Amino acid sequence: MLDLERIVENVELLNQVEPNELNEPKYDEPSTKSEPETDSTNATEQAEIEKDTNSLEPRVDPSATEPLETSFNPELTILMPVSSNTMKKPEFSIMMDMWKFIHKQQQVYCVKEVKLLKTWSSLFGLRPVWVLKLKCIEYESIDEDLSSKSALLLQLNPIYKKIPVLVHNGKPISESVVILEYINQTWTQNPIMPQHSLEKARQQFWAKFNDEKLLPSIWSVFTKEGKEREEAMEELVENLKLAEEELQGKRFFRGDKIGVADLAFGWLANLMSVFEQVIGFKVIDGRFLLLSSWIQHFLEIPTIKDNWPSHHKLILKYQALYENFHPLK
Ligand SMILES: N[C@@H](CCC(=O)N[C@@H](CS)C(=O)NCC(=O)O)C(=O)O
Repeated sequence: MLDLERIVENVELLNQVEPNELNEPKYDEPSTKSEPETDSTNATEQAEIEKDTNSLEPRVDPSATEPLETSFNPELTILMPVSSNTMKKPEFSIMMDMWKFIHKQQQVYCVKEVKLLKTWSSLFGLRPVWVLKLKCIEYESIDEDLSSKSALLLQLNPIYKKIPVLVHNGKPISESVVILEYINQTWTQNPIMPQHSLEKARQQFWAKFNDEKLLPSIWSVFTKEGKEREEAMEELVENLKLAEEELQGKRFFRGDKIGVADLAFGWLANLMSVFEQVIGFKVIDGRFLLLSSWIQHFLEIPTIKDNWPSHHKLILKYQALYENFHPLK
């Protein structure tokens, strides 16, 4: 039976039940197995959707006292009851079915409508790649040539004219950290944000610190010379010390799982060694034991490991860039 039919049947059943009978389950328990669909989705897509849908039960917390907002599309937000105790069983079952039905429809729609504009080497472009893969979202990858930006990029990101740009159902979203948060809210499986607002804010803070302080300092070391480079190096080391302190007692910036801050710092796990090799000195050494083990743990995550651009290609790219900034005199 289609989910929609089951919802309708449950609503009809509910109408027939006397109020004092509501605690008695007078309806079929919703089956955990879905019956074959009649839409045009193929078997593989359907299996993936089933997997997502089944692993995505509404977040029901029996200890909570307030409704929890379950939002997976900005255009469609539904409220789930937080506790089966606060709702009678038939009502709860209907809500569960509705939630699953809507989510399934969205998965069918969403997985076909995601595009990502990026370049092969951009550390900003890698962030959405990682999170899309972590969440098993299919997407079309469009590689841009930034020396000759496409009309599509200029149209989708007219303000910054930069990659990455995520396009979901035809709507563009720019700025890598904004994209990460959008993906996280749209597809709720494998969350990359903690639930608690304070911890969430902390993740956002460190992602911003990475983009506004750490990255500019390594870039100055890469591009500057002489005294300016020495000053940039001091700043870089200070920034790395702050990141090292933040990792005290934690495997990742988020805790025992990776989060937005870890993805923002992700470049450090691979690109730092590229910079070190090209510039010719070591930055991540015995002073940064926690960062070193963060790098190891981060690199061990299969989705991260499997989606790095080629190290050799990165060396060639940054070697050429370095020569541009520091031509032989
Ligand atoms: N703050 C942006 C930075 C993105 C960015 O700098 N992208 C670079 C590629 S790594 C770009 O598109 N550059 C083109 C340009 O500056 O014209 C983000 O987080 O998405």
